[in-house]
Amino acid sequence: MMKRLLITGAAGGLGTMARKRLSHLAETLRLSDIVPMGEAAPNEEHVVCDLADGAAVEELVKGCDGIIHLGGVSVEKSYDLIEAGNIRGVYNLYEAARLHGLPRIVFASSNHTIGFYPQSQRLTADMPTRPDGWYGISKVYGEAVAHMYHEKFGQETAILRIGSCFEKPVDRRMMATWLSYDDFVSLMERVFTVPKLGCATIWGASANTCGWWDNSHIGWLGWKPKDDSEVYRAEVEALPPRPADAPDVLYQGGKFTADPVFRD
Ligand code: NAI
Ligand code: 15L
Repeated sequence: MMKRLLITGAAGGLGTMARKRLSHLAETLRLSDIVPMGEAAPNEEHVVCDLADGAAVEELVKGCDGIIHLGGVSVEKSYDLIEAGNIRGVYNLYEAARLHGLPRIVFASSNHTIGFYPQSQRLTADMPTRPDGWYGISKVYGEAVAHMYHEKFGQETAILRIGSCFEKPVDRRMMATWLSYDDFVSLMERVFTVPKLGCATIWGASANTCGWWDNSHIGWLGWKPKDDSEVYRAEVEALPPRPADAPDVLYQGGKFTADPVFRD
């Protein structure tokens, strides 16, 4: 069991779930976000700070022996917002980790690093990235930071390319990209107990029958996702049909591939 596990982005969708479901991993959960996170449970420490603030992030990381980095901009936004949360934020986090004992990190990357691949293609983790916007580019950058800090300093990171981590799949694309909360939790348990993690890229998807991503390279991790989106098939197929040329039908990144470059 870890002494102190930091979860950034703790006020967000995934952070709120992780806070409830991962308290068994550490004696203390240090939770952080740019907005308040509600009342602190007895085993929680709350730190409100901007990931773009280097001094604050250094203080935040000090004393932690694991980090689940969920904080930052999570959809396509203006470059300036993405730069603060996801570019400078990741720089600050990895520098703080380097200065404070290299705690193991889970980096919440995204399927939008490869969003422009067609849905007809099956992907392995070593294929070139095809980001579908500035958000996806910021995640490609974060993955590169993780690799460089591993090669140069031995920093371990689970680069988790999350598909769609929500309670259930709500459209046809999500039948392939869905990551259940239970499978997310079992993955975090493996990441923080496996003796050697290195800097592995992991597709964050459940055992979906119609999935697109090949995780056969991470057998050593011992993660066995259990859920399959097929149980929601009838619900999803009852939705109105989508045009054959819609981005959410053509591309793995779905609608993000059609987002403009937001200027403000
Ligand atoms: P979310 O948007 O609900 O949560 C992100 C949190 O980060 C928010 O609470 C926000 O206040 C905080 N944040 C934003 N900018 C910040 C800054 N400058 N400083 C400090 N905190 C800041 O997103 P969600 O869905 O919980 O996702 C968590 C992470 O997982 C994100 O990094 C996202 O990119 C990634 N991800 C999530 C997926 C999903 O299906 N939920 C899919 C792929 C990636
Ligand atoms: C993401 O990267 C987003 O953070 C999340 O909100 C979803 O849009 C997800 O990808 C997705 O592609 O479904």
